[in-house]
Amino acid sequence: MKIESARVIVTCPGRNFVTLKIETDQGLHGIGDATLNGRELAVASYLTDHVIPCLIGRDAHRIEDLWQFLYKGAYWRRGPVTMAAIAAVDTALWDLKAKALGVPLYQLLGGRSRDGAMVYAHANGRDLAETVDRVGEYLEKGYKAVRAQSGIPGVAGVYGIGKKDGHYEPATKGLPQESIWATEPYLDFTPKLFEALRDKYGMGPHLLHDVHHRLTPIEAARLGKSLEPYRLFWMEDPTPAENQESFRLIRQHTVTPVAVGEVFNTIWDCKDLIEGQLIDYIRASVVHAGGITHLRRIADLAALYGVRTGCHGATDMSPVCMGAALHFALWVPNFGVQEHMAHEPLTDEVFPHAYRFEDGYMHPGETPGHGVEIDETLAAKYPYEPAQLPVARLPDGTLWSW
Ligand code: GCO
Ligand code: MG
Repeated sequence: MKIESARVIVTCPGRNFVTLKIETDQGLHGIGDATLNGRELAVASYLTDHVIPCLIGRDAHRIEDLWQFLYKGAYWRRGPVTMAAIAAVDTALWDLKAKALGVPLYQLLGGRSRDGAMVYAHANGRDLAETVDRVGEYLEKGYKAVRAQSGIPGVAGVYGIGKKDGHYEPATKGLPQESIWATEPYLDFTPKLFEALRDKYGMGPHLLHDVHHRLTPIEAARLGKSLEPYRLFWMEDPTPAENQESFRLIRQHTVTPVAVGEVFNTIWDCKDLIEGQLIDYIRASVVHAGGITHLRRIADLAALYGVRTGCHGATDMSPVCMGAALHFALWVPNFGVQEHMAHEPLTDEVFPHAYRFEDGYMHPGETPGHGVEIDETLAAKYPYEPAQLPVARLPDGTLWSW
């Protein structure tokens, strides 16, 4: 099965997505997500100008060899742009192989390890009461796991708070928006939020929280410790992960589980944290960590140390990534949870898919391949619109981690 052509489709049905479509001489096609929020066109160019010319005429069945070719062959290894481009090729080739063999993708990985993938929803409220209500709404919809983010009195720019309808979309059209961040009110408020949630809903539901890289290591340790009575499923990205020794400090102070890795792009970013048993969940995703081929390697390493998967699944991961992630989730032995932030209806229309939500779990469906397609005619009606992620500043104006 030879690769005859490949092209990049950039579309903005509510937000920007970059999709790679590979076509073969057998009349089959496969698609992969290549979206890198706020830096979409860099990946589109990487693919169109540098990767696609290398793909033409190659055997589409040689997924591993092509992965190695693109990773080692570029000489400049790793990085989000490179790894998102490799991921798109890899995902499209797994899709193709599964279609060629007439099976859903999870069968090629080793078959199902579970009946469905538990997903967590995003509950965002402007204040404590609204956040508590939002969590309740998701529990009523059947979710077993909910992430709670709340506005804090006196802090204007808390991560994760929706502008309207509780819907949260981090990128904004045009240039980056600036917001103010204040750590102390956040540290005082957050345990109160989780106390209120446990008071209202009991200890049954899994509760999650994203710190979004905003604390210093000792502040993160303090937060983890203060949240212990509320038994969180995880505390995510408590501190930026460049200095991985920070996580040792956090670990020494708290048993609140830690999740890290949505910005990681290779196993090398994950290795020390996993081997040091400094984290509990690894959040690397199909699209940002080199596709299924590479994510599988990360998950296998994690399994040795009792670290489970909790793949990033915000709206900037396209439905193509979601489809692939759900096949991965159905197979991966050390599965923890999958993030699920519903896409806009228009996005779902552009990317028709076989996956579905049912009673807290998602199912990838039985369609051959990963079960997600792109309606190119519809996609063409929504051209790329420049958008970027925001930045955060401390009250004195110092630029901080967003
Ligand atoms: C999450 C993430 C996202 C990211 C976004 C960046 O946990 O879902 O932190 O909200 O900020 O995906 O593009
Ligand atoms: Mg996050």
